[in-house]
Amino acid sequence: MDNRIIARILAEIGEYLEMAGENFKPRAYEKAAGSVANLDEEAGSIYRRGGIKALEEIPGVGESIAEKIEELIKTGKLKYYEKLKKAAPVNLTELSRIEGLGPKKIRKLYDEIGVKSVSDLERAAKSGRIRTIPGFGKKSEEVILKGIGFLETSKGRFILGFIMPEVRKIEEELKKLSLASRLEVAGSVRRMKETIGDIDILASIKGGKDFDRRAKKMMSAFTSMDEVEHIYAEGPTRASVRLNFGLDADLRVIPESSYGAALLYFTGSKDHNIALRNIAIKKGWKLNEYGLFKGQKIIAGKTEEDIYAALGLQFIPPEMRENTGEIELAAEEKIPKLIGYDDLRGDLQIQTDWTDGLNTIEDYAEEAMKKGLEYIAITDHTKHLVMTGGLDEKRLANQGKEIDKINSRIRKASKRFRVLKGTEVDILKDGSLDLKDEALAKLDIVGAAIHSYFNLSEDEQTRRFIRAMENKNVHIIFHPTGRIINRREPIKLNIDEVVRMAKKTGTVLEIDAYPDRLDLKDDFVRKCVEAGVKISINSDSHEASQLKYLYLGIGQARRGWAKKSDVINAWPLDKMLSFLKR
Ligand code: DGT
Ligand code: CA
Ligand code: CA
Ligand code: ZN
Repeated sequence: MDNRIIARILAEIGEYLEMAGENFKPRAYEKAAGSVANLDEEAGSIYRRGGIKALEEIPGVGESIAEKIEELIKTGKLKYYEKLKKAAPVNLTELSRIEGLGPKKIRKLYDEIGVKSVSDLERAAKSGRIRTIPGFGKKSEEVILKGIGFLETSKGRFILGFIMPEVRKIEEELKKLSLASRLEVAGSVRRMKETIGDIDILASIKGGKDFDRRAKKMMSAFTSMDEVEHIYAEGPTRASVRLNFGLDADLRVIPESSYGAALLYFTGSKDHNIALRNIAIKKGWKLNEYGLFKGQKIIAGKTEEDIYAALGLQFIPPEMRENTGEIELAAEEKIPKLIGYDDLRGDLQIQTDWTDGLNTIEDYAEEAMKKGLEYIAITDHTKHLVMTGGLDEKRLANQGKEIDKINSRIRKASKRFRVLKGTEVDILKDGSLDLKDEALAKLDIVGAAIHSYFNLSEDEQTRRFIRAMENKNVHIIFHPTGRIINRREPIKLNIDEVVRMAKKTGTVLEIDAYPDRLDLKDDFVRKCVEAGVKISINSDSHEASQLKYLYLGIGQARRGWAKKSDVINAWPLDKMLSFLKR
């Protein structure tokens, strides 16, 4: 049983307890779930190494939770959890996927009008019964209906960043078999799409008389992995399974001579493939997953590069393969040199234990240095966000003094690293900011963000946004559209107007790299790149380990055709600082 599943069960226990009206236990389970999800080592291996005592070393895990983790590791089940689930009158897992519905509200909906499932909820909302419950209004009824609609459209798609560790684990397991000369995950994963429908794995095996034997071995290893819950199909070169976290995976085995053609085909996108096939047809050739053919003769197939070249095209990075103009660029040799996965030098959005983050400023500095970064900005929330313990002007100034001390310690240790003073200042309803200009003017990095009034009209929202950008102290707008993938839709904005005003005011727009944000989204990034609006790619970490998510922001930037020169935190510190508007 892997950490992800343990964490999910612990989090659900927290929700059941909260629904039951318990006071402190829910937070404890929620916290433990967060720690387990972020462990670098499998809980199972920690347990085998040091037993229940070692489990208790996990932050937030005490004796009682450690015992539950032990039971999960040993038996794959947890009686306590099953009991809570049985006792609960409602389908909590399903209902809590709706934005804005927490355990307390779910309890109230059940107590007052007997809602047990999403379909009950939908019926109640449509018939106007929700607005009759104290504490709910007409507005919440609308929000609930919208949430249900959104759930429908996002059904079955998994958030790339959350599922990626599982994908990599399976990839590693298959590589360890040493049967394939090359093995890659293709499809939407390789294109770094923000959500994925399934996992498409390709393995290339040496042709010849041993091919069948090796392929068969590979297939049976794949279908007997621990994670496999159900086998849909298993043939000599292809198998299809359902994994225990709900996602499907396909494995295809291909002879080396066709590997490039298969990789190209199964990376997609489908629209990109169709456009390539049409180019081949115009030349009187045929392109499929086995190769590029002239009559019976194979022209190219071993590598993707060979095939693009034979078609008269420059190589196209997977993230660009959506048939939205990249093929035309490739024909003119104009594919931009995209920002690389090692190109970031800093991270400009980080929350610490001064507010709702888990780690200290120094923890982050250490982690960032380990990752090879040269600077980070500390950007805690501001006072308007009361739940996060947001900073007022005075505490922000105190934090500044601590950052000075930390920087001087770093200098004394002769390390080339700098902690920048910053904030994630809240944008209020009218576009004004939650901190005084004098306080903002003292900071290195001022990020401003919307955290309330997500439902304003496009006009109002755009004006609010522009007013914030017009403040001379604001350098960056963080997570500009406020969307949360599979949960909350983006705010309504006139994007072209926002891009135009960002250019005019010299404001940077962020790609928030947190897995379910990735906000700016690829097409919005492309508009910025075209208009010369700069972007920054930041982790929005609430824990030091979350700096690892930066690669997702880079993926989104590449999907938006961004180059290193478009991304301010890919620049050296001095250049980055002198660019920011004063
Ligand atoms: P997903 O799984 O929904 O996130 O998206 P993909 O792009 O991974 O799509 P998937 O898994 O259905 O298929 C993997 C690739 O296989 C896809 O990107 C392109 C290729 N492919 C699938 N079906 C077709 C098809 O009917 N025609 C062509 N030309 N290519 C296809
Ligand atoms: Ca796929
Ligand atoms: Ca597939
Ligand atoms: Zn924020």
